[in-house]
Amino acid sequence: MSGHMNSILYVWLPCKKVYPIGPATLADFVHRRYPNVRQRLFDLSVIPQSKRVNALRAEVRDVRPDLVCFSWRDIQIYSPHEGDESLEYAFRFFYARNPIKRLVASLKGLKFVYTYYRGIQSNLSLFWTLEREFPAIRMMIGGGAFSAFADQLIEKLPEGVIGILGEGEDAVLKMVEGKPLDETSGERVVFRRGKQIIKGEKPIPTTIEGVSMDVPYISSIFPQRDSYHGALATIGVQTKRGCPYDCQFCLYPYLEGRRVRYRPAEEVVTEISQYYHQWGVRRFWFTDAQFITGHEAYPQCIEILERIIAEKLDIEWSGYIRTSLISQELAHLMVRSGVGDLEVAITSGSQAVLNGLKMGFRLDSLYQGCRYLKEAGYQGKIILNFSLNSPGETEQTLLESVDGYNTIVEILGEKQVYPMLFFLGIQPNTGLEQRLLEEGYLSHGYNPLNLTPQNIKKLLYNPAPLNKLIARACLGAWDRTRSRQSQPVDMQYADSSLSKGLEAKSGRDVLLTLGEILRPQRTQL
Ligand code: B12
Ligand code: SF4
Repeated sequence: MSGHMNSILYVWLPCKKVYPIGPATLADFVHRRYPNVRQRLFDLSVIPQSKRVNALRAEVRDVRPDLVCFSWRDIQIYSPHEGDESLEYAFRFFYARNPIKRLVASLKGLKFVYTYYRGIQSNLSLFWTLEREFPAIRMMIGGGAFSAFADQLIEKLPEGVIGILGEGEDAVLKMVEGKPLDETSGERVVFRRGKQIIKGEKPIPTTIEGVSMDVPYISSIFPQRDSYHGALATIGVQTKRGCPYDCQFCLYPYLEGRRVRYRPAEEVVTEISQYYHQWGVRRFWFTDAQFITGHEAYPQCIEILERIIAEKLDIEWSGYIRTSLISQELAHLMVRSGVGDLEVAITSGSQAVLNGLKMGFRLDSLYQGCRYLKEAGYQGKIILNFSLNSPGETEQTLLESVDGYNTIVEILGEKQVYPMLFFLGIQPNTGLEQRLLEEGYLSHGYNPLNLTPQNIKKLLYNPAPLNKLIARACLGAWDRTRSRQSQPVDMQYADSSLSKGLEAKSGRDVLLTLGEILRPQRTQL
């Protein structure tokens, strides 16, 4: 596996439109070291499905790459939250009492499943097309979806394709330099040798200091960049990599590592400033697994926000933030630097359930973070994610979640708080998956990409005995909110499907319904 690379084509495999920051980061990294390597970034998301194969062929003929780097970001139809219609149909299919509703849901669900398989299949076929028609080209693959489902995907790709789990800079560089890329290279490779799947480890993580994206260069290699220009576009900016926590359902530490690596604040803000001034972007998302990873992260977070304010960048930003770590100072800086709507993964209002999931925060601190935000004049919306029926859930802990919601409403006011049911989705290589395999809930060798009804039911984690109670509260609330006019929400949250769930505000309805069902029972006891 060797040979120097003089030209690279990065292909952003189709997904719901989101700025291809992963491949842009890789291209920038290679360019700084090898400015003579010709590169192009090609976004298949903005090309209609029926035209994608031909568009890719044309691009390959034009660029004549030695290496094609495919970036596969998302494979998910069953987002386990209320904004996603597929969750609703799945719940109706499994739990509705009315057989007609179940039938309708199964037909609609089948449509989703078909689209899902067709999406995966058509992405895989692109590799086979290149393999057949351009056999000299080397191919690599990486990205969030590939890293999550590498074991399943690599089997379906041509033998020479080199997959990378997690960060890809060093691996692509080795490829460019003609160094071997196999299980001995110190990279998280995954590839096929005949029927055997080979994997490698990466003991030394990539250094992410010392660069801020060269936006003019990205502009020069990304002809479709206009789709991400302007005040309505959202651009992802990474400020750090890694997360030290161990939340049992979460894949991010597996993807990014547990050791937190920081980019200097100055470099982060220079990058924001370039997108701001050159592309007219006003909305940013800190793509960090976690923006405030702990007290050690305060200096960097504070400096980033101070610099945004000092440079008078009139932006709206968001990201994943541990509310429990928001200090008074941070809250003020967040508000002054333009923090927008925030998703708060409270998960449960029960400390015992949170501890069982190894979430590593105290509810008191989360409430305190909300108070600091309020005091600082925060006007945005708080999307409050509840993962009902997490391991250890009881009727009592469900009621504690209802109380948790009420506590936050008392702090911020109902207008700002949007509870959202976000069931735990089981993902490979997480502590939760491991635990459920040990308990026999999942069987060894199950395929997480197989959408049989049995698999869907298991992977949208809502186990007995509370499953029916929770599902009926959801279905009732969704029916009620669908029949009344939902309020359009003045919000352009980065994930548009979540905004849909917010308009209905059905999460509130579910929680209150659960409270009504469970409270009388308990007072009778
Ligand atoms: C930030 C984020 C978001 C933000 C994005 C905001 C924005 N405007 O950018 C928001 C909240 C909107 C979001 C939404 C969703 N997300 Co998201 N998101 C992330 C997160 C935390 C970081 C992604 C990121 O940009 N990282 C920074 C860049 C620099 O890294 P990167 O893209 O991963 O690229 C690096 C490597 O992957 C690799 N690489 C990438 N491509 C290639 C190619 C080659 C050849 C090589 C060698 C390497 C390589 O090298 C790059 C540099 O090191 C990841 C989890 C994580 N920690 O990675 C999930 C993640 C990507 N999201 C995921 C999903 C599913 C979604 C949703 C579809 C969920 C939903 N609601 O249904 C939505 C919709 C996304 C969309 N297309 O619109 C999944 C994907 C896995 C899967 N199941 O398919 C992830 C992995 C989270 C998870 N569930 O574990 N997301
Ligand atoms: S949920 Fe957030 S804090 Fe917990 S491990 Fe994942 S990224 Fe880290």
